[in-house]
Amino acid sequence: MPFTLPELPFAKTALEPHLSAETFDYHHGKHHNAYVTNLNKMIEGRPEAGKSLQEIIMSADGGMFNNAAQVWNHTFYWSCLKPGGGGEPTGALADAIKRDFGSFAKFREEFASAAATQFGSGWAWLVLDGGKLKVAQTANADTPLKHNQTALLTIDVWEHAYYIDFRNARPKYIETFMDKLVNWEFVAQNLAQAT
Ligand code: MN3
Repeated sequence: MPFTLPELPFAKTALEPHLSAETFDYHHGKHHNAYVTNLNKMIEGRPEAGKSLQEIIMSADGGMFNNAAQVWNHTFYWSCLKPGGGGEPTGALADAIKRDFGSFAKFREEFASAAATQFGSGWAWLVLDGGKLKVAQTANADTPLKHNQTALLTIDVWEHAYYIDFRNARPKYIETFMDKLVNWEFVAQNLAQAT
């Protein structure tokens, strides 16, 4: 069964003016779609054709890993966004952030710094690692699953994620993501499922 491009969990205009419909036309309609198409070509007629996306991520390397991981990373990233999002989480997630980072402000600083300093293409993450919340960076398609970490939140810092709306201003994109876009309910749900 070939993989399919999942629908965005919101209308492509829903995050304007922060992330435009044009960004989603390219980022979801062209980039994410290309990862799905490439992966399907690579697994056709091979044992991987019967595997789940996670199984392929764990066992594959090279181009097959890159495309499988990028399919997963992008699907996860869309769920990390919502209209009217951002700000601070509440409840058990807020408590866990305070426990492991000292304060929300400290977490925010560490996450934003990881996103800003990831050299070239990649991702910044909030992960659960050995029962603790941590900030992580991955390059290119690399993904926490491959490092035995559970992804809780991510920001895509490939230039294709922000160049249409923010040009070269990656820090402004990161600030907008934190202030206006993070879907903390999704992050809380990921934490609840992992603990
Ligand atoms: Mn991307």
